[in-house]
Amino acid sequence: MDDCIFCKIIDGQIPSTKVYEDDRALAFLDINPQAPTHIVVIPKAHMRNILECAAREDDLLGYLMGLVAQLAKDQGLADKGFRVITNCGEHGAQSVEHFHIHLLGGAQLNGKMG
Ligand code: DGP
Repeated sequence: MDDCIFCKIIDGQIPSTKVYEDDRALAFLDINPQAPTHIVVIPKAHMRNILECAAREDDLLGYLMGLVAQLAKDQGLADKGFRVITNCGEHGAQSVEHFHIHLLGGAQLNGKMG
């Protein structure tokens, strides 16, 4: 989508520090990290949020979650643990309307979720 920041990252119009890429997904470092490791995992196809991803007839949502788990292991987060978040819509404080999953770890995170 023309005015989507994450589509521009996929296209290379906006630079990012890529952690992983394949034909369906891209993972890159968050520009405003909330933990020592903060990776954003996105589908290459544009969709607004988890609702749109779940409504698809393919296995993309499960694929992305599997990728998040694999990246957690690859990043050395599996032993101590990590957090996986997707913000959705206004009350979820979603700021970029291209579905994304946050992977956070590398330190003790606080117990608050909201
Ligand atoms: P959310 O609030 O869940 O919509 O998270 C959007 C995240 O995207 C936020 O943590 C900051 C990150 N972000 C926004 N713009 C850019 C960018 O241009 N580059 C990178 N690497 N991350 C970005």
